[in-house]
Amino acid sequence: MTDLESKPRVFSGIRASGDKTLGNYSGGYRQYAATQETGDAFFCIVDLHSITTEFSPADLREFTLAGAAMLFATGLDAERSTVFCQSHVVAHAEAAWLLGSVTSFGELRRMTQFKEKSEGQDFVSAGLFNYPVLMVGDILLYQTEIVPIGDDQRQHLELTRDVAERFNQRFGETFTIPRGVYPEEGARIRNLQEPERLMSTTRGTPAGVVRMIDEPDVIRKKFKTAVTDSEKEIRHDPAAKPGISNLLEIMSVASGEPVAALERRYEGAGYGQFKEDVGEAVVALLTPIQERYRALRADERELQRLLGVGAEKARRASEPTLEAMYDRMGFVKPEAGRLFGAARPRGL
Ligand code: LTN
Repeated sequence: MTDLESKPRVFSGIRASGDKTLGNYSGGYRQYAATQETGDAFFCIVDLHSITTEFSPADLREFTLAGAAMLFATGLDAERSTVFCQSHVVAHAEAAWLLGSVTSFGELRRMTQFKEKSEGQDFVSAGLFNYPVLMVGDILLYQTEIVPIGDDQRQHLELTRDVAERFNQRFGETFTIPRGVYPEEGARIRNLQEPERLMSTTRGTPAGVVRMIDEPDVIRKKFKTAVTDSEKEIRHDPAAKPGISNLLEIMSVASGEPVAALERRYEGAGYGQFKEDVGEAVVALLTPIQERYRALRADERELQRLLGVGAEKARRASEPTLEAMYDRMGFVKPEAGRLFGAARPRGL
């Protein structure tokens, strides 16, 4: 238990969206599994955030279950970490409402993600405008110390710190001030056909995007046809040799070997052999993940059980903070407690 107490509290929100790629593995799943070893980690599938832009109910459901299955398939453990769905813990929606009173309209209007996502749309939901407040609540409810997060989320994390400080000043010390931890530039996988852009399912040539659930032969083919460059040397130099550098980084992620060791091993080797080897390394990495993923995705009862374990832990962990928020803001406490509302028997 002392071990657990000394670990920092880590919170990460994962978007429930479509097909995940090798880029998501490198910058996301792989890191989550590593975080589990070093922190008291909460991984939240942020389904409530998904409804702020156009969505379909069938997709939301599928992406939520698929996202959960992928988190477990890539190594998260329901006992050691807390893996849960945001909508299963009502405290998130409540915290967002309360925190809306200490977040200004001006702050939200300045958010670049809001500006980008609302531009040119004919329906911009109030939810999209309030998206950052929900995220602030996600983080603050758990007395989070560390938030591993993408660079594009820097402004949201700064807002979280500002709102936490404002609340603490106005109503008394309630929240830990969290710190963002950003991935180092360069540790980001690029499209195999267009190495100047990041690997993403929403933009870029599909033939250059390796999806985590691609069949082995599809993966092999994508690597065989990956673009390289004319100067036939296997060397890591992203500016001059973006294609080969990307492949070296992918090989390093897949095999666990440092890039420098790979450069030495492939000195004098041809591009053809190298590309084939990278493809095989990725197939070897993804095959066991795909097997676990398929088994779990097909077993919805087990998936629900695992998410139930996470939701219960998350409810207990967030309840004291939500209670303190209501209390310090002057809300009258309901006699029977708040966690299960009126349905909760007295004395529990
Ligand atoms: N906005 C984040 C997802 C997210 C999140 C969070 C991340 C929602 N709540 C809390 C970290 C902590 C994104 O778009 N990746």
